[in-house]
Amino acid sequence: MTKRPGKVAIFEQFAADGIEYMFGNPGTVEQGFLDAGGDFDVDYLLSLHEGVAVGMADGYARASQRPALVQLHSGVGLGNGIGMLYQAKRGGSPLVVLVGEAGVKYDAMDGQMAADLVAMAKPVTKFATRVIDPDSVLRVLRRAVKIAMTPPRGPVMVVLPADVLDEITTEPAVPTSIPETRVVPEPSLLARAATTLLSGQRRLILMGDGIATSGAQRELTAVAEALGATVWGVNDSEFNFDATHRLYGGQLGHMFGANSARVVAEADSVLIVGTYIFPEVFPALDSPFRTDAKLVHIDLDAYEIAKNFPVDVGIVADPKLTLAALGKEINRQRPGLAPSTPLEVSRSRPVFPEPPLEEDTVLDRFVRRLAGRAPEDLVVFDEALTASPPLAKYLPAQQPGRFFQTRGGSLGVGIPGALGIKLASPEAPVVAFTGDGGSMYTIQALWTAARYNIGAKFVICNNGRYQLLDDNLEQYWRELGIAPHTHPAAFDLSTPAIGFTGIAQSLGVAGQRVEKLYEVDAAVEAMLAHDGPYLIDLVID
Ligand SMILES: Cc1ncc(C[n+]2csc(CCOP(=O)(O)OP(=O)(O)O)c2C)c(N)n1
Ligand SMILES: [Mg+2]
Repeated sequence: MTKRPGKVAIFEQFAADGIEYMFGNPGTVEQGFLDAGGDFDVDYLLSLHEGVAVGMADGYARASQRPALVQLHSGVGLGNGIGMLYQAKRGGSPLVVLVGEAGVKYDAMDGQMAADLVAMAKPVTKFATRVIDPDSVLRVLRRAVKIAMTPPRGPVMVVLPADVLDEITTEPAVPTSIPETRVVPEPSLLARAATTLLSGQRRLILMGDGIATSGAQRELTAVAEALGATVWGVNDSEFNFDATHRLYGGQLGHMFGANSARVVAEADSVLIVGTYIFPEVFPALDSPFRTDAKLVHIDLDAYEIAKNFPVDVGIVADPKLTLAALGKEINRQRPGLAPSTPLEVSRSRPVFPEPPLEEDTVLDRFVRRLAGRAPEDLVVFDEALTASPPLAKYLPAQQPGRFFQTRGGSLGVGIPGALGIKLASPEAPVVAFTGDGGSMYTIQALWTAARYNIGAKFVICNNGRYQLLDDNLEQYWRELGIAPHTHPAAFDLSTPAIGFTGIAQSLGVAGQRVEKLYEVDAAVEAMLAHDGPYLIDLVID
């Protein structure tokens, strides 16, 4: 039995689990284990704010489909990371967050930095615990990794007291056992699901990121084609369904349930798969479905099935295998209704003619030019909010692992998320579109990009405002019959103007400001050609 302190044993455990990176921000209570980590293969990526560390880990976990390790410092560091952890929990990202603490022996002292870390983390994690016994450190770490990776995936947190890690342990470091959850329902249940879906004439599919996690894009396409159902994205922030497919309806949106209600109002049979419904900020309180609509809900998360409204058939199963079997069953029950094999997922970007110069905009031209110039494997992180429509038009989601959006309504994910994705897919060009508002929550991520030369590109869609808040307020005025008036000054970012290229330069990232149409083409070329991170301050109206 090998004897070594827990602070060394944890690195053996990371190695056994193939962990490549630790995203973090350190403090004195973690000094012992960070000092020990120097002898191991895990690369520490220093972030200058905890939101950056968690955001980078989130992007890495999403792109790699693997657990991502985060190190935070005590209650203050965990506190700074919590908003981003909320985002990761809503999105189902398997983050393993380690939080340092002075020691169990100081429990009764209530000294500086003492806090109930488990209680702090609980609402934003799947599992939060504190290691007390030196001989259970690795056991607890493995449990955390297992829980993070078991659907529904999500962030977990383990408090590591310094004195526990200084103790000698003989625990073996062995790979974590992740349970297999590729399960299919029994045939009679599949038959019921198919019959239920075929009973309607106006069929609808509501889907989300559970499709991407399961790798079920082709199977979903086949079922949609077999049913002739329109497909709408609900909690849909990755490539789940080809956005150029004739059956693609769009995304339901995150704000108002009334908008989603209009989409589902006519449907008489509905397949909900890989998502929860409905995720808006202001969801419809009464069921927006027809009273005679038949609902089938397939997901690996039993909690989400029939969470708010009853369904006719609820199935806890893997989307990929279940949709494959469901497609076959639909064709068996109604042969000739549709093709039995899925069409190939389309790979080529749509091509649009150049509009006359006077009708073009800087934003449109930039995205169109990028779509025309960038290689096939371009990865887009879309946190552009009100500047997002040209991205959906010119760079629609068409391939697994090539499209990401923020989740859970959180801002500041774009820049760190793109860095994490670039680490997971170093060969692919990665471009993040974010706003002048969104970027500023985690702008220090640029320093991390420069320090480790992580060559993601960042496009700040700079309109001098929190435009989305203006737009939502205008809708509120309309709904309440309030006469339009000046927007709150709190939504304005124009004074003083933020100098993004100056910030980037001071943090070690090259870039340029683009204001005029004639500057766009050269800027796209410069960005794509630049070796290393690069920022474009794209001035839009
Ligand atoms: C962490 C966080 N804080 C605040 C908000 C509220 N919020 C939603 S949209 C928005 C404005 C975003 O502005 P910008 O990124 O410039 O995009 P634009 O609306 O101008 O397109 C804000 C502040 C949020 N979603 N997340
Ligand atoms: Mg803005």
